[in-house]
Amino acid sequence: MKLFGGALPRSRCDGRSMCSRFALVSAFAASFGFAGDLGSAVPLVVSNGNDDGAGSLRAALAAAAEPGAPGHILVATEDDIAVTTTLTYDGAAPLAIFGSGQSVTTEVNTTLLAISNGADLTVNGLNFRGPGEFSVENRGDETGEPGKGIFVKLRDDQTGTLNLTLQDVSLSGAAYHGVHVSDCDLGDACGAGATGEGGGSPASVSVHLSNVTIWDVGNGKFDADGIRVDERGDGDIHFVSQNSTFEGVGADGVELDEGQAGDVIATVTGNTFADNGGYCAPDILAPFLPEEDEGEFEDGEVSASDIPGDVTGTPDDACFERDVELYDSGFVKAYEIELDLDDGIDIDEAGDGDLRVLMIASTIRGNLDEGFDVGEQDGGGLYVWAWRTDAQGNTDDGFRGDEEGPGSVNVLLYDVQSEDNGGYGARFRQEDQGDISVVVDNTETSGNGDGDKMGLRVQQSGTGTGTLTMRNATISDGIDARNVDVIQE
Ligand SMILES: [Ca+2]
Ligand SMILES: [Ca+2]
Ligand SMILES: [Ca+2]
Ligand SMILES: [Ca+2]
Repeated sequence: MKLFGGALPRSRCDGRSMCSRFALVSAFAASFGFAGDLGSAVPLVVSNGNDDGAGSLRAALAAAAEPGAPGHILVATEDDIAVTTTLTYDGAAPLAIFGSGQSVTTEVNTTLLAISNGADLTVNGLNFRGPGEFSVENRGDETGEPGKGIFVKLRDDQTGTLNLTLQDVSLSGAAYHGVHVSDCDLGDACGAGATGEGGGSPASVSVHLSNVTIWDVGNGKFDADGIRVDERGDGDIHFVSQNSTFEGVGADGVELDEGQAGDVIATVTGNTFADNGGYCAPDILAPFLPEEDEGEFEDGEVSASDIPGDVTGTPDDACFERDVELYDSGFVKAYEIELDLDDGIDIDEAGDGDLRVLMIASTIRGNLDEGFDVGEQDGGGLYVWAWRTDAQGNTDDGFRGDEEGPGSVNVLLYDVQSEDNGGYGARFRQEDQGDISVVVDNTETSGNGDGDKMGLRVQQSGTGTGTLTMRNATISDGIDARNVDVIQE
């Protein structure tokens, strides 16, 4: 077996911090169930903060990819690690990296850590910091590939479950996604949102975040998220996030996109989603919008050539969303051109499978589009349970859930506050076959939208029953129940 770095230098272990660091590492390792592995193989040790060469993290990653190498790297140096090119692990065996609060940094617009061959990854106690200072006026995608924080790519033929575990980790300053897990053969061109384009492996993706902070990432490219999971082909997304913060991200704080067969199951506890989605900065880009940025017309009144075209010549033309609806005659029925801003947390599920979200003790504030936005399509239902969670001051709705195709909507808001959002406090809609049942308990909304039936909107637009059950709820800005029975208990 080729060992990198060997044992810790004796002189270093004379220092209390180094020995206690090992105790800490062992405790973390035990908590992740790796104790047996650590007992059977000496971990690789990073003994300096150099970009490469003996004792560097880069050399440890290369050594870890050798056949039979231990799958654990201890970052023992107290120095930060500054790199000028991407750190890559191209092994397929699980890898765990343990630090004690050091930072892996780069001044170059490049991905910091790439897992290129579908390995499970655990990172504990490290910070990742890119160059930062990106904006729509200082883009990171014009002279080459924009850098991500951590990029994990699944193999095309991968089976089972890819596990990504981050604990006590922060990510900042990357132009593109903070964390990107890609099970999509289109790579960065994978259809975002509900479009669900691309194929993927049969594997599932499981992400577990604990005490993770992701801030100021995604500000150098359009549609760049705090954490982005693209899952295609068979397989689910399992997402667990505890005590984590997503703040100041260019696009969504969290975006989970699941296409084809499989579920999304998300459990979010004690998280903060704040001030995300502002890459397409309205203060910079709104002046480029046409004077008439929307219109509705009678048939025969306005032809397609008479409305404003695509907006061009701006710092980033991708920011301008142009929707045109035509009559059968070809005349314009309606158009709208607006800036494409993003959400606190955005989950899209398509194909067979459910979308299930449990959110507890979380805060969703100041995001530039919806605070919480989930969409379920095709076979399967939508299940949203929010408890002890607040949505405040988001530009559009506080909470939004849409379901299409066969399958029902089941929502419980318990001890939820939604106030001063630009759209609805909470809105849920069922389409096609299926029922919608929304229970609102010990919950308050106020000051949403223009205050006229903007607290709560529940809509049954398909076949099936619709019920909105209210228990000790104070909806001071009104209820808009569409084809839904309101039951006061
Ligand atoms: Ca898959
Ligand atoms: Ca699915
Ligand atoms: Ca579905
Ligand atoms: Ca349905």
